[in-house]
Amino acid sequence: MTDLAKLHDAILTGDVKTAVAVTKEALAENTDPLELVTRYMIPAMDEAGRRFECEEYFVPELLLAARAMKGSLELIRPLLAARGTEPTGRVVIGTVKGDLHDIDKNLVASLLEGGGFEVIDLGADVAPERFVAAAREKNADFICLSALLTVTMPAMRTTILALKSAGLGGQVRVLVGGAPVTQQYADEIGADGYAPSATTAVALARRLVAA
Ligand code: B1M
Repeated sequence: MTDLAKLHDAILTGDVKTAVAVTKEALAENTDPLELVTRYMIPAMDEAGRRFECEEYFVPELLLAARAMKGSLELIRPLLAARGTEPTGRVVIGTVKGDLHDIDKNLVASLLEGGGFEVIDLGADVAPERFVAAAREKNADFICLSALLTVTMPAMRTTILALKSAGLGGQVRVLVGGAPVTQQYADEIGADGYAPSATTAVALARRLVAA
């Protein structure tokens, strides 16, 4: 039986080799991939963030932790995405302009895929015009905006305004999320929905499709 605490510690210390090896082992033992993410990997990133805040970690350590997390996620993403069956709707997703954090957004994208949505992932640091162009070109049902920095949250409002001035306001629904984002902020900027996590994002999108 794999010692999953090793996965947490490998991510926290940026040991990509061990993180990948433990993930492989755990998956071979049929451990639920979502459990690996929520119980071991996200808490490791949270601890890296806490250490960064109290200056025990600096940007290089965060980068190493992120690299280890991504190494494991590469193995997990296809499994999460493969859970889906019938296409439920089309989603354009991206991290807003100025923000390079993409691990969280990648998880949301994978679970949406797993939830049966077709996902067009624009990556990180996405300008409002790119969201507008993709929404139009792909005839999207939803735009999902992610922000992990307080200073990039206003780019969500800018993106919503850009969609409205392009005449897409009533056609495509905008859902927002990311660690500093709240329901109150979503309401303030006129988003159609807010989800605090990848799983709740899927539930929200499904609810809106059903409604
Ligand atoms: Co940065 N960083 N970072 N960082 N980083 C944070 C976010 C921070 C909280 C760390 C801290 O101080 N404790 C802090 C932000 C403070 C703030 O503004 N409130 C911070 C900072 C300050 C910075 C820099 C400014 C540091 C610097 O350079 N001085 C810099 C900014 C660069 C930029 O973007 N322009 C920076 C850089 C980086 C790295 C590049 C080193 C790296 C990112 C690598 C990458 O993503 N490729 C990094 C990392 C790794 C972090 C932490 C440690 C981890 C982030 C992460 O991946 N978490 C982070 C601290 C933390 O989060 N505890 C931190 C894992 C993720 C799965 O967690 O957010 O729970 P979580 O994900 C959820 C939700 O967010 C939600 O679903 C996800 C999955 O369940 N969600 C959505 C997200 N998007 C959604 C969209 C939706 C719905 C739900 O749409 C509907």
